[in-house]
Amino acid sequence: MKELLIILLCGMGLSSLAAKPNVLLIMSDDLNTALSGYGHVDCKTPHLDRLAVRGVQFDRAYCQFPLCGPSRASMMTGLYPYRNNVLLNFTHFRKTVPDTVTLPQLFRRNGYYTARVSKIYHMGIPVEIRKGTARDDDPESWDAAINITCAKNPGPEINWSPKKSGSQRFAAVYGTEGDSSYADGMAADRAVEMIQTLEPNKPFFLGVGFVRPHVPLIAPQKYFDLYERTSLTIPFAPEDDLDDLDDLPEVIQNDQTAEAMGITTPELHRGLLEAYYASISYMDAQVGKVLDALDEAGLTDNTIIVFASDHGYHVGDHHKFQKRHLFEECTRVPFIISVPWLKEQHGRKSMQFAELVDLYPTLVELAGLTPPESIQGTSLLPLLKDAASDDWKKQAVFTVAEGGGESLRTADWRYTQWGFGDSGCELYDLKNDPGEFTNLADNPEYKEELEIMKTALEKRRVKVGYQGAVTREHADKKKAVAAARAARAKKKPSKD
Ligand SMILES: [Ca+2]
Ligand SMILES: [Ca+2]
Repeated sequence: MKELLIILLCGMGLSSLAAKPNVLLIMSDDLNTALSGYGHVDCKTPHLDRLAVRGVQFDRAYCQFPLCGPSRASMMTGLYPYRNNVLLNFTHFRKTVPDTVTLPQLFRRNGYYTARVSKIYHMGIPVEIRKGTARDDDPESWDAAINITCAKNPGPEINWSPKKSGSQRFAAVYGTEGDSSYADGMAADRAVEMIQTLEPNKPFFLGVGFVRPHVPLIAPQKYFDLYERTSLTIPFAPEDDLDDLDDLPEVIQNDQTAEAMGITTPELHRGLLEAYYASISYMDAQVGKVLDALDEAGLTDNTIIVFASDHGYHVGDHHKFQKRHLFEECTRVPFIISVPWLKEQHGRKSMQFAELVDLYPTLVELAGLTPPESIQGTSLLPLLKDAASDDWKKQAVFTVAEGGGESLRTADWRYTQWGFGDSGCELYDLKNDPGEFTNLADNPEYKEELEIMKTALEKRRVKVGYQGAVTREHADKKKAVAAARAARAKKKPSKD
């Protein structure tokens, strides 16, 4: 009956108005564009590639913040970080914008059943996945929420970053058991169960969060076996790449360099690449299980499927690893949207600029809901109808980071400044230097271009919500930590 209705609607030329479509939002964690469908030379992601075949793959999609918490808060509230003031991993948007209506909450208010499995909002990985908690979740978003609890010591481990200890080290875990013994397999199983037991005829918004390839890089051994470690390609970076960033602040001179992490040989580097790719292929296979369950339940024809990562990731580009930076590899994300009834564009790649903050207005428009007026971002529907649409107006993407990092990327240039403009800057000519290796900020020949980009960035930041001292206050980590400590101390019962 539902299929008939869609056919009728399509026949009536109302193809974008399918009655109450369902939404399946699949998130990955710390995944850059290492997908075979994005042309990656080594990594294998057959299931995400098959999703892209029935949707539009956004090849120029960018996060708003290269860190889990603020990026996810921006995407789920439809607000740029300067508007919702979530500029630190541990700031919760209910504290800064208490009355905001999140994306799933809006669907919930419109009669949808909304649920999540595992990490959709910020969660500390691996700590919370071991405890089975989701401290920064938003109960108002969901009718049901499932946390995953997995083993603390899941299997034999190699640390490929020997100088880095602690939970964020590059630990690879070579799982001796099957998919369902580890976090993402558990999440897929629970998502499949949920799909199989959905109430008929009630539309749903289901968020399925996978935590790989966030470290520790855990995957069953069979996914490591997909790769020939010794032949993996190490990302190219000129030896002196970091020299032109000497006078920039600590956030980019931090402990995430190859040297500081001890990733100093090709063997160590390839060991972590293999583990990163193995954990991506493992996550990819779990995506496949969820897609199959949707097919088997007969729900695919009326379900919008979105796949996104919360931010990009360095695996040795610029001699750097992990996140928090504002280079291309760290800000660009895989982003696929499948709308079953917009078939004409299926399998196409859009080269137009998209931002994760655009997801909220896109899904709202596709479902025919009315968004809150405060929503930022731009509906991607024109690109879902024509991936190359000339009418698309977004000519630049804007990402902010810790340390007052701000970056504006246009088709030809990337301009990044730190300390909100007080602590140095970077300028890259993407036409001639797509790898962003030569910082032109101090080159007098590019003074004019630098001024143009700086002005454009400062205009954009005001447009998306920058409020000077107020914004700086929300970004001040030291003050926030001190305030949190003081609040905790206040809560403790007095000794006398
Ligand atoms: Ca993340
Ligand atoms: Ca450089």
